[in-house]
Amino acid sequence: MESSSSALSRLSNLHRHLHPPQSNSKIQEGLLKLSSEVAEALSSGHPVVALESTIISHGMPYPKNLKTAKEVEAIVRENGAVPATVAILDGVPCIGLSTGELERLATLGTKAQKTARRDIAHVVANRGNGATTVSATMFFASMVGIHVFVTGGIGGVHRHGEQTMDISSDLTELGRTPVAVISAGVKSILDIPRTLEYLETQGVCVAAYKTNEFPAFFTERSGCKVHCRVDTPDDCARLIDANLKLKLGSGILIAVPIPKEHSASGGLIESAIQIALREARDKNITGNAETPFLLAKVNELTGGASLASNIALVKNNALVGAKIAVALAQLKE
Ligand code: PSU
Ligand code: MN
Repeated sequence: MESSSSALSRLSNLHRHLHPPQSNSKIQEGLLKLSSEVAEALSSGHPVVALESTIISHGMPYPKNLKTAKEVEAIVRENGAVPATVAILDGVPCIGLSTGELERLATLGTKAQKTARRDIAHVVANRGNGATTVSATMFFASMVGIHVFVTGGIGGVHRHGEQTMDISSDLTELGRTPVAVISAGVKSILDIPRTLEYLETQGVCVAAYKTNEFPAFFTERSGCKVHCRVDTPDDCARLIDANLKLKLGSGILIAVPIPKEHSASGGLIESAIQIALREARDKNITGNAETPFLLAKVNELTGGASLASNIALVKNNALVGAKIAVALAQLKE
């Protein structure tokens, strides 16, 4: 016989199915704050693109982080969508930041807490300032009905992850949250083949944009093939639409290779990555401190070349992501 708890959980799933969470009710409950621009766009079916904030606080130094964040938002707008940068400010999850709020986050830098899914409740309860990673940003985007999210790179399975079990919660979030994440793949500081294996286990559709190969962030190629290729924003929109209509419940990873003109320094960056990895191991830097450490070290070793590439690929992803959001909104009309 079915236990009462599983019957209850079936009932609550059914309830969620029949009454999907509405952004407005969340605002009334004071759970989170949507900027008026984002709230209006969502209620009128206008395309919206979510953006994460760890890339601002922990991924890039001030003031380039602020300049990049503003430029990325401008690219999204120029291409017909509304940007919704996500962060937790004074304990309030914010979807869509004002210029002042962006500035605050950029100057807080690593004083803002790197906030993955596991950290959300803690940062809110302590009225803290949290910069959301891919997992936390997906969670909030999905909560308010944003289907497209642009970032630079996502977390993955770390090298030797089979021993350390250091697997980014970005991957499990992709398995459980129906948001399409546009990224330039994952960095080779991670174990790319195992990252793809793990995504397969999680039931995540991994699509590569205009290529059959998964990109490796600073370089266009990783040597790993993907099973789904998309060539246009319309292809991506149909994929996202099918995923939503079928209520698969999982996310989609759309991997866009770094533009050719910026991948030239890829070889140099690769060797810096090797040095940074050794240093992290020698200094015993692990856990959620590892990614920021490696990013800063690689930037130092390449004399800023990796940061320039990083900025270029994020902007390219913003361009592609905005076009995908526009194509998706048109499909729904
Ligand atoms: N990869 C990058 N740049 C980043 C990150 C990853 O190339 O800024 C950030 C993202 O916010 C991502 C997070 O969600 O790091 C993953 O951290 P971890 O490996 O601790 O899960
Ligand atoms: Mn980790």
